[in-house]
Parts: sequence; C-alpha cells; structure tokens
Amino acid sequence: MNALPSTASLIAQLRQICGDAHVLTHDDPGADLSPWEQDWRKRVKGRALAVVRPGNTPEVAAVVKACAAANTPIVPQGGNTGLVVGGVPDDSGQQIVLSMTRMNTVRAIDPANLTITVEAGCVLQNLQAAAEGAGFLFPLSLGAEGSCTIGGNLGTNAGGTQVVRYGNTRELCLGLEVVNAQGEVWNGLSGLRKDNTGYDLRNLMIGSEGTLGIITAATMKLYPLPAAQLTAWAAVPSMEAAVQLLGLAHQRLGPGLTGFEVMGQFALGLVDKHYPQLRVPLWKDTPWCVLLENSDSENEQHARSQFEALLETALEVGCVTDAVVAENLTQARGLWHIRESITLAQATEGLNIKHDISIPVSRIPAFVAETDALLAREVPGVRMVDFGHLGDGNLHYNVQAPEGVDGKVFLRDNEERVNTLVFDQVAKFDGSISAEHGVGELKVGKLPLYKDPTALAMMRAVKQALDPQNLLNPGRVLSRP
Ligand code: FAD
Ligand code: 2HG
Ligand code: ZN
Repeated sequence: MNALPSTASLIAQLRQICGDAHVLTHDDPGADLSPWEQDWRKRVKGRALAVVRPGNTPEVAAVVKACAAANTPIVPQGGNTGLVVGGVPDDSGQQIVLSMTRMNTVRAIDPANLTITVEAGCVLQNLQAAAEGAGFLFPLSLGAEGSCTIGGNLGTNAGGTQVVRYGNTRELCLGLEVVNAQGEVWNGLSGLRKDNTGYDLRNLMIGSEGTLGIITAATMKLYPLPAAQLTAWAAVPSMEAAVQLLGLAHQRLGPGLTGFEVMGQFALGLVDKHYPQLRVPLWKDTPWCVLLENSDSENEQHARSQFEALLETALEVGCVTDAVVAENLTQARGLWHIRESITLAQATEGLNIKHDISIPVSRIPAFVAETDALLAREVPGVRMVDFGHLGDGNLHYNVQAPEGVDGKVFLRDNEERVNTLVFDQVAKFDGSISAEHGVGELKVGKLPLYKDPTALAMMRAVKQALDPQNLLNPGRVLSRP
C-alpha cells in the first residue's frame, strides 16, 4: 500500500495547482486565516490546514484529486455568510477550506433562453447586476446578497424574500457544473427546461451543503424586469390578521405578489434601538408589521390602483390597522433595508438562538401563540425575535436572552432545552426544523430526531456512494459514521 503524502507535500502540490498566492497557511508570515475560519454568527472558530483559492474548474478538480490522495477533508466555502456552521473548518487543523470566491466570472447570458451562466464564486449582488445590465431580473434576494455567492446559495438552497413568487434557489437553477469527490468534472450546464434522462443530479447537489460535490458553475433562470414595483408597510393587529392579509394579497395580486414578510414588534424594536437612523415606521403601536411587494408587468398606475384597493379592503375588514405605501424606489429600498437589518440588529444585541422553521401557513398563528407561552414559562423573561417569510410559511423564530443576561451564558444554560421545546412544537405542527438555512453542523444532531428514518438512511446511502472517503464537508448535514 502507498503511504499517504505528507502534509508538507500536499501543501506544495496545492501551491503548484493554484499558485503560491492562493494557498494560505498558518505558517505563512503574518497569516490571518480567521475570516475563513470564523462563522458569521461567531458560534464556532475552526482551524484550517490551509485556505485554497482555485481560479478555475480544472484547478478545483486537481485540488480535490490531491486532497483525496492525501485523505484530507475539504470544506467548500463561498461568502461565509451561512448561519448554521456549514462553511468553516473544524478545529482539527486537518481540513482545507476551498474558497470559491476567485471564480466569479459571468460566463454567458442567453437572452432567448432566459438564462445566465456564472461561476460559483460570483457574489449574488453581482449576478443580479449582470442580469439587470442585460435587461433581465434575477430574482433571488437576501440580506447577505452583498457577500454571499451563488455557489453558497445553491449549496444551501437559499430562500430569501422573493420565494413566494419565484421559489427557492433550486427553482431558479437549470444546470450545474460540479467537481465530484473523486475530482472528476460533471458538466451539466445544459440550460434545458426539460430533461428526463434519469436521476436528477442537479437537485441532489442543490441543498447538499458541500457534502456531495463542489459546485463550480451554474446556469440560472432569468425573468423579465417588472414594469413597476410597489412596496407597502402595514401594521397588523395579530398573526391571524397577517395570514388573512396574505390570503387577500394572493387573491388580489395573483403572481404580482413578490414579497410578503412579517416582523414582530421586538424584532423591529431592535432595529430601532441599534439603527435609529433607519426610522422604522408604525412599529410602536402594533404587535406585527408586514412588508408587501407588488411587481407589475403593466405599469405603475395599474400596480398602484391594485395595491391601494388591496389595502383598502384590508383596512375595511380589519386585518390591517394602518399602512404606508412607498412613493418611490428610494423609499421602497429604505423599507426593505429595515427588514434586512433585523439579523444584524439581533447579532448586535448579543448571541442568540435561531430557529429557521417552516409550518403550514394556516397553522402559524396557533404555533406562535402556543410556543411563545411555553417558552415564557420555561425561560422567564426570554425575548422573542420573530420575523420572516410568512408568504412561504417560513418563520425566523429566534430567541434572545432576557434583558441583562449575557448571550454566552444564556446559550450555555438554555440552548438545548429551548431547541428541544421549539423543535418538538415544530414537529407537532407538521413543520420543518430547517426551512432555508440548512443543517450545517448546528442541527446535525437534531436531524435523526425529526427526520423520517427511511429518508435519513437513503441520504446516508447517497453520501456513501458519492463520497466513500467522507472527504467533502464531513460532519455536516449527516453526522460522521
Ligand atoms: P457559505 O456560508 O460560504 O457556505 C454555505 C454552505 O454552502 C456550506 O455548507 C458550504 O460548504 C456550502 N458551499 C458554499 N459554496 C459551495 C460550492 N461552490 N459548492 C458546494 N457547496 C458550497 N439565507 C436564506 O436562505 N435566506 C435569507 O433570507 C438569508 N438572509 C441572510 C441574511 C444575513 C444578514 C446573513 C448573514 C445570512 C443570511 N442567509 C439567508 C444565510 C446565507 O446567506 C445563505 O445561506 C447563503 O446562501 C450562503 O451563501 P455563502 O456564499 O455565504 O455560503
Ligand atoms: C432573513 O430572512 C435571514 O433575514 C436571516 O434568513 C434570519 O437572522 C435570521 O434568523
Ligand atoms: Zn430568511
């Protein structure tokens, strides 16, 4: 049997493949690898053997081959904005981080096919801009869009704020280029809308969080730019009222409804506290606010009359108590900016427990009422940061320490029982413990408790078949064998 190459010879090989400047190690003078080792939420700080930054697909393939020969695990990383500890190395010092951010080229735009083909490290905002520059809309949108990458979005099957109309990242993808765990390249960048030639490998890769293959490029769908877009901010008296408003919005706006976000009073209070310059409207006198977006293919006048009619009815039936409609794009952006600032405001307030859950929309009011009461009894003084994509039945049901309690201490003493309480409730209401952020490492131990055992066994079989060495992001999604 051949001996495994030494660490030093692996690093030398990686440097040969990607160039000296693109392989960083702790031994390099003045090296600081923490941006790649620390997760966004500051939940975990790992230690990488090296950070490797390939510039093209053949380099990715060669890196994987070299790592496979050395039995060295690989953690794929995009913008490192993931919220479940999926893209940072463990603390063994034995894993390489494969940072994809140098691979950021737009390879092609096909206006007739309504597709754009981009490399995986392309930052989402740049992809949106490239689409818009060509006269199209790429609808995926999330608070981290200035730094997350399309590879990470595909890796996590990210959701965001336009899912109610356009679906998750999965629904926006027509083809992938992937380097598998053996270092072979699969070119699946077909751009076809129909292809029934066997197992759907694209959908297997999407949402696999770097555990089945490394996405190097993707062909994504484009849409016509809307002729007009209107945004409203509505005060609603209860979660029941928010669900009623959603029903009305579907009825009145049809496919024009492109955003429907709910935000609890405490969540908005945190934005007001940490970013007073953003001037959060209406939040002080109502338990919930809703942000609605209407995208119209006709014109501004049509959009406005439709939107105003919706809000009038909502005020009449009482599911809205007050509302403002943005008068121009700047105001609309301002309202969205408030919504997108909740995560940062919560992080500024302190470490917290996140629950990215989905429940059938009709059952969300009962879930929230019941679970809020259980939590208040279990951890007196706990502060609920509730917000999210109500249009998709996806709540960010986050839990902040009681006033004055240190976040670290709160997590140490309460995280496990709070998670158990919330996830048991999610199961009771037929929901999912991860709607859009993924499993990563944070929820890996919970999956066997809440996922169908047959599904879990099939997932293990797929992992074993595609990555028998367990090289790709080991210990994420599935626990180590
Ligand atoms: P990373 O964090 O680098 O990696 C995420 C996962 O994907 C890891 O498991 C990694 O191994 C894998 N991965 C990365 N690149 C590749 C690749 N090329 N091939 C294979 N696997 C890969 N998420 C939502 O779904 N909706 C939201 O609304 C949302 N809002 C957010 C707002 C803020 C402020 C922040 C900080 C995060 C938010 N997120 C949201 C979470 C995060 O932005 C998404 O999960 C995003 O898709 C991650 O992209 P990334 O490039 O940063 O990936
Ligand atoms: C969002 O919708 C993100 O803003 C982040 O998914 C959610 O901070 C969170 O829990
Ligand atoms: Zn979200």
